[in-house]
Amino acid sequence: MKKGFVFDLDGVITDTAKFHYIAWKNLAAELGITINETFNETLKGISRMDSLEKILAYGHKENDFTTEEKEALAQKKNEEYVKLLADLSEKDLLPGVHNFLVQAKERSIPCAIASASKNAPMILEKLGVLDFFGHIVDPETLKKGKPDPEIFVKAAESIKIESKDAIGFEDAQAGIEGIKAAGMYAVGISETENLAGADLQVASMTELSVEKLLTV
Ligand code: B16
Ligand code: MG
Repeated sequence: MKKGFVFDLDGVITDTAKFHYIAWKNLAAELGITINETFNETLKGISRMDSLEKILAYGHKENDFTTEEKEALAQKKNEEYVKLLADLSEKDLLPGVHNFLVQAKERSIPCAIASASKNAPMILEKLGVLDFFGHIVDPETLKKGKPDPEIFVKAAESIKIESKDAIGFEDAQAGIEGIKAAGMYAVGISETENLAGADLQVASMTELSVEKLLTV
């Protein structure tokens, strides 16, 4: 029997990718770089600074800014992103998420968050689901981002289970790779992308039952 769940945030619990996209697109435009939705796919699950580096490289401007200037650019993007989240509430939970979390709580199955987002605690609070999670891994404490397994290993440890006893949920390829490298069972959640390496892929969490999953 599996003993705990580790969730990515953006794309699994809620869809904040659209707000990241607006904020990055506006910042990139100010720098004379045009990004589109296809490029935005490559930013999913990637940290804020790594996302900025990718955008600058895409616009051949990777050597145009000092570290301090890059930090200011990332901060500017984040300020716009946070403003776009102002109206986020329970209605923005992805389908099936609330029901799944309730089922897990009823069975006392511990849950943790493994998200690259430094905004995760605030987002979960706005969504009204913060109390379902025993721990949120602080991305500031990580040496490496996804696809490195570090964030998933830390998430399992934080809820006192071994990685092999955990099930990880992800919408991004880098995340599935991290979950598998951590030795967990990987559930991919995507309607459109084929998540290579996932042990199970569903279009949404409405297709999942806690009871059945625990026996995989
Ligand atoms: P922040 P996840 C990731 O969330 C997003 O997918 C990614 O686009 C974003 O750059 C990253 O969080 C950092 O977010 O700027 O809020 O710290 O998918 O790992 O939950
Ligand atoms: Mg994600």
